[in-house]
Amino acid sequence: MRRDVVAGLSATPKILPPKWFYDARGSDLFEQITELAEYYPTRVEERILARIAPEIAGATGAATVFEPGSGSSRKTRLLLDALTARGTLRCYAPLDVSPSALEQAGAALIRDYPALTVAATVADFEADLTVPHDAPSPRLITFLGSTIGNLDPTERREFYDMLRADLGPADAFLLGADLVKDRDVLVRAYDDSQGVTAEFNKNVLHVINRELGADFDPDSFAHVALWNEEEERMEMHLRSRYAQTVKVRALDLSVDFAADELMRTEISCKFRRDGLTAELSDCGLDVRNWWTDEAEQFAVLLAVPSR
Ligand code: SAH
Ligand code: AVI
Repeated sequence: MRRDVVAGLSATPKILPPKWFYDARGSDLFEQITELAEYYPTRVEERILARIAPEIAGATGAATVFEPGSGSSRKTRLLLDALTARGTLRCYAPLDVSPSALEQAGAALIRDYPALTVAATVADFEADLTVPHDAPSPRLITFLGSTIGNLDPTERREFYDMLRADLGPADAFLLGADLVKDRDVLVRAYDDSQGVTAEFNKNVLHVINRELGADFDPDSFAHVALWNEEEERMEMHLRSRYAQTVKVRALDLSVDFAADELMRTEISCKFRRDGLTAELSDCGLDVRNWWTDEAEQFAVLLAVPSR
């Protein structure tokens, strides 16, 4: 966090990586977002997974499900249920940067799946994507919710490379990805009428205040959600309402914001089938199945290591 905050607040334009949204409050706020009428991705992906989970269980016969960015693991239960019904599942290994998300999800999973080994890891999936070495094969790596969209193309390539290096020939990768769609639908999903997404966005300032002794006044920043047509991605920014100086005590840093200056806090890339298939293929991952909802809002794909 220190490295990211020094680099991000010294850059032009200023940037903070989205991974720092997720303290206990940030994880709670994200769960509230998933319940909003405007935020379609969770609901749509859940409906797709409910439909295809038995097919995925049949195709993979997974003994382990390893899930970076697992959050509440709520949708993953559809896969755990299908694999349990098939009799192959032995281990679920969630990995998340948020200890509170893992504690809550883990406690509930242990209660609801008494025969399952639940092996949770607090880690940054951009730094360490190693499947626990004693997790039985075959392994299914799930990356749901379009969290892949929060990475830029270079970060995605690094992610796929790390993943590919750890995949055995019988393992598979299940990816949930949000698709390019009408701009207004997208903007509404990231700027909801109740202001939950605005609170989620500003939470990164609360986190930096607490962890690094900064004096951000979250009320002096406004939530901005915009569609970047060229990059085909949603972006969240915080706009400084007026000129101000923020101090970050633990970093001995003093940062000037101009009036109306934007600081980018998240990208959320939206995908097309061709582009996503090609970038996976470039990293040695062949897309075997591609499922969507009827309106083609969201896609779930199953990829395997190419020979
Ligand atoms: N997979 C869940 C949660 C998505 S929210 C779903 O589909 O609903 C994104 C999740 O990824 C959060 O739980 C967040 O804490 C986690 N996360 C974000 N960046 C991360 C990183 N760099 N390393 C590990 N976890 C990360
Ligand atoms: C976790 N991630 C995929 C979410 C997204 O849609 O990019 C985070 C989020 N940001 C604003 N609303 C939800």
